Amino acid sequence: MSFTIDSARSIFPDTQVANVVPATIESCNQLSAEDQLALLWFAYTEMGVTITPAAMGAANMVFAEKTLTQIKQMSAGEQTQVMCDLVNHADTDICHTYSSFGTNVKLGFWYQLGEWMKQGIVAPIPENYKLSTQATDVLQAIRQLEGGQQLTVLQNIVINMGYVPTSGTQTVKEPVVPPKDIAPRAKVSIEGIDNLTVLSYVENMNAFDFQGAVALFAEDGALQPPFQEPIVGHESLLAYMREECYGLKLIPERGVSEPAEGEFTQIKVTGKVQTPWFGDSVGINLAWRFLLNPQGKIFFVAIDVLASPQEMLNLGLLR
Ligand code: EQ3
Repeated sequence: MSFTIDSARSIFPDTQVANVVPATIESCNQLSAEDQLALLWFAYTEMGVTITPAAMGAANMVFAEKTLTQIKQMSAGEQTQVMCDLVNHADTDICHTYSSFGTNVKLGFWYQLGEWMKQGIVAPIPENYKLSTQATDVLQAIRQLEGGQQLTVLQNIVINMGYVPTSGTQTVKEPVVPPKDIAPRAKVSIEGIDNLTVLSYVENMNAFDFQGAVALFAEDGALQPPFQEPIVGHESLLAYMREECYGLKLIPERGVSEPAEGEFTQIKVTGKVQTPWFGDSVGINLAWRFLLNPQGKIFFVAIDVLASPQEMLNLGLLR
């Protein structure tokens, strides 16, 4: 029997994924637009993390400048309306434009609005705003998450705002960053792992050499980001990595390698990832579940946000 992408998704079934993340996002989505905005404001300001200015440079904010300037020139009431529209996925020009932004531009857009809210340029959350009981419960649930999970919730809520198209909207193709932006290459070591494909994957990703990383995949190979469907094939993988992976720092710690059916090899690695938004102040606890084909190419890799830091030690060895 050979693997399919679908069957590959369940390798290392004991991995405890942070399902509390999608559950929290869902409860947030149930709130009124105003409550969602206020909740995000309180959650964001309470998290005690500050976005590193360098991250804003990495996001191609030029795509959002026109819309941001437009919002800046609006009255406070209109600004609040735009923000509510984004939460409500309304069918407006700004919501359409927003949905065409890549992840980093969407995050940068809200970061800019947040800064302007602090400075009084954009309508702030009214002083003494009282969250509803439901929103207070969701805020409490967010408080109980660990740092990396809180950021994952925030990121997912922000990127899913805007107009939700029924058929595919063209997303902005961010320009390819020239080779000078390739980071210096560093050798990586992972306790328990000497597989060259896995080691090269991490080295290439950390050097932002996405062509090198994609070349490690089988032609029909796939990568499954946390809480998302797999991205299949070289072209889609390269587009995804160019859009989402600049500035990420993968810090794998340990792993285990086992033979799987049909001369495939399954490898689980646990460790952390740092995002350019917060630098080394937050590490998100992750697992990479690799399935390599008999030629040593990556047939599938899932990236999972782990339920607890203890999960970093659970490598699910076959007994
Ligand atoms: C203005 C304010 C505060 C209030 C208003 O009412 C509403 C909103 C929305 C506001 C603004 C909120 C803001 C500015 C939120 C910003 C949030 C940010 C910057 C969140 C960033 C999160 C980043 C995360 C969680 C990154 C995770 C990366 C991972 C898991 C990477 C994994 C990968 C690895 C390791 C691979 O090997 C392959 C690629 C892949 C990307 C999957």
